[in-house]
Amino acid sequence: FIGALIVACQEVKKKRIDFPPTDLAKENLIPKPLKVIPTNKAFGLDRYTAIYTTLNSEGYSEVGQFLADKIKAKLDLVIPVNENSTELVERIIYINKSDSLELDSPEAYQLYITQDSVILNSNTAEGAFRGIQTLRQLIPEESNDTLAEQRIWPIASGKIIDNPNFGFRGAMLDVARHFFSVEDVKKYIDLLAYYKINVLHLHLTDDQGWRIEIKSWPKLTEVGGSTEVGGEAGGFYTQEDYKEIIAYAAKHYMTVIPEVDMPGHTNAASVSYPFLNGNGKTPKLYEGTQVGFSTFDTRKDTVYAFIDDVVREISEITPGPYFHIGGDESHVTKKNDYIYFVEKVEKIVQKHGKKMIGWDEIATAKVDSSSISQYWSSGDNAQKAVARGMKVILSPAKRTYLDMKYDTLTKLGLTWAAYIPVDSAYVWTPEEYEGIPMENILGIEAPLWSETISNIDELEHLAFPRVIGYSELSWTIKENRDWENYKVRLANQAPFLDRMNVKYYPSPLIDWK
Ligand code: TNX
Repeated sequence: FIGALIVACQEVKKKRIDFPPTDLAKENLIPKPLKVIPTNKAFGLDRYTAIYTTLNSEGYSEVGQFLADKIKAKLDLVIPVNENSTELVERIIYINKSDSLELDSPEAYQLYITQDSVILNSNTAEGAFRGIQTLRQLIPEESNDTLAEQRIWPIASGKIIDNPNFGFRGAMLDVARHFFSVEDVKKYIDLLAYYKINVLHLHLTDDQGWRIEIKSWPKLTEVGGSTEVGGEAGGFYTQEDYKEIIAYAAKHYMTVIPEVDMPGHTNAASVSYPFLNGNGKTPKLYEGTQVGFSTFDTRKDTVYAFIDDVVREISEITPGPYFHIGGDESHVTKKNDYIYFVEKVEKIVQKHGKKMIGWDEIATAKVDSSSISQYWSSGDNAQKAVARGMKVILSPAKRTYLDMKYDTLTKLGLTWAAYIPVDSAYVWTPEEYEGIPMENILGIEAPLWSETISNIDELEHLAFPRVIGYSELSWTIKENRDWENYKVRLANQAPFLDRMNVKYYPSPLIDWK
């Protein structure tokens, strides 16, 4: 293939256009890359540009096509991908698998932008995908129509060497309190992937709703999926719907983590199958927002047979390595019963080939060091997890909960953990969070609970712009993060967010462009 590339390059008719000087280091990239070395010239993206990719390694040509599709959507410009005819080609974007990258991680990439070519090198197609997001952000929204006969979009030249600080960069969506459609979830994936977020955690079950079809227990969705907070009709994903989400996420190099919250937060399951219930009462569908009133009966074998079916069916259609068992706020489960439950369910999760994740309370049980604790409220529980040698996902409510109001004027959202304005979401140091050693931190995840939001506009109002800040907190090293600098780059996301029809909160802290 390199041969073909050389031929293609020889055929390049070097019509150089004099672009005004550029500065790659001042581009509005989020998350900020590890190293940026500007060379002050420009690559002109236009109808004479073509994309070529490594052909003998899986995923590369799809990444090339992904880029072409996004260029088409953004600029209404069609760029050929791996086409033989080079007649009209003057400039090349080459997406290349390289074994000699300075950085040796799967998501690392290097971008070399000159007047004649853009070369994106990566170890894996995943790394290429991350690099493509950087390139998308470098393409201006508007063409420069004074420089050439054709429309042309100058891309600042130079070199970018990049690699994430944390390999786990997540967002969680609660589809249980209010249901969100496959289309809504796909739009969220589109937006998250643009900012290099690589994990989508779906909170699939709670007191108010069961949202994933389990073929061996059909009433879970028939009954348990029939309502939501506020008494609307609810809804659920069939296994085909869920697979569609998984496939869409995979195309965006995003891992989906399914969560079935247990033994608390299980009213919807127990309404569907009352034998599951640990409180002896016959439950009713619940449309309120209280927490901590439901539990499974942790001493019944049939409960574990049920859980085995649920974990098996979901694991079979989940390619990612994780299964999230919830485990939070089981206020009506006796402490010993809770511990017994978590230890038993951990074995079930492992039997089905997954690593268990649970909210921070799970570290009160004797769980394995391979299981993962998601820190949301208790520093004590986080320390217990560290003592067990577990990895911790940082989701401290007062910093990362997307359902917390921005300030006293915010209509949607809750306040129990904090008000989280856009700056306090960004200005903290996950690398030094409450004494959790860096080697125990798997990454960061921003949960969006949906008690107060019921449609995609409301989802976007709480998630954006804060979730963009979490992408930088988890990708970019501490030395490269700075609020004053970030603020300007964030302001410049407005044209993209507007084009994507994102109803972000126009925080007055930001001088939106
Ligand atoms: C606490 S955070 C919960 C959720 C609520 C959320 C609202 C956690 C593990 N449990 O059940 O939705 O607060 O902010």
